[in-house]
Amino acid sequence: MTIQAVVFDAYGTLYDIQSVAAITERAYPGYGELITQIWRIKQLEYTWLRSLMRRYEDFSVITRESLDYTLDCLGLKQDAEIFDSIMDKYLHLDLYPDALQALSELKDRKLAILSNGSTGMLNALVRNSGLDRLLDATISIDSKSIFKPSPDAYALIEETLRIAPTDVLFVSSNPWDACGAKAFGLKVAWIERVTPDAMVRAFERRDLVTPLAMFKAIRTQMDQLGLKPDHQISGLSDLPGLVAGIRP
Ligand code: 2OP
Repeated sequence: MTIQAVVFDAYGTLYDIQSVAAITERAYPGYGELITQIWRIKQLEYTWLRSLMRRYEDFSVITRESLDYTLDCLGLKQDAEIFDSIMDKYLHLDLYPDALQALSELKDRKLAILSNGSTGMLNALVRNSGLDRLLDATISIDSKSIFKPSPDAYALIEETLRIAPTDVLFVSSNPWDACGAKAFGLKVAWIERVTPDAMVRAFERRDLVTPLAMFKAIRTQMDQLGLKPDHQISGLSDLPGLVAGIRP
């Protein structure tokens, strides 16, 4: 196996997205954990929704819209300054403790990031964390206007580095990303940061937010994708009356 380049996912792989929890908790005491989880779940969901709808907005917009959604659905009062301070953490995320050492040891290969992040966000993050000294390229999917796991996004690796997918090792801790990269034809290393055993132990300790609360937060509130339904009803029983009243 000739690995000429090692290409990393950014958020959740090199950078710890859970490191926003300190600031979300400081901003909204008692809600930090919920905000952190709903925000990330919605952020990813919006990338896929926008890709499928062909209504691309870059990751900084999506990250704002998903935070907006999260605070709204939890009924938290918004404040522009607090909002911006939470968003700012995305430009200063903590590196995983083993990131610098690993990248330094791989310096004999081409090293790059391929991320759904926007060019501006990624460049700031990479500079702020000092990874600019180790990386040969920071590739945003921006130029394709479609997010991973679209094959068009992974194609950017070869287009930028001029190295064939079979000679690239793509590293991600995000299962959906690892699958997408694999489907595309890259060699893939998936970082399993949470083992199945650890999951089971967490359930046994009952230290997870109730699943119903999570479901409601994630799946029952109107999404912020800049689109509004024409009508809003509270149940199927409202439908006949609504339909009868709609004029051509
Ligand atoms: C990435 O960095 C969103 O974690 C994903 O591309």
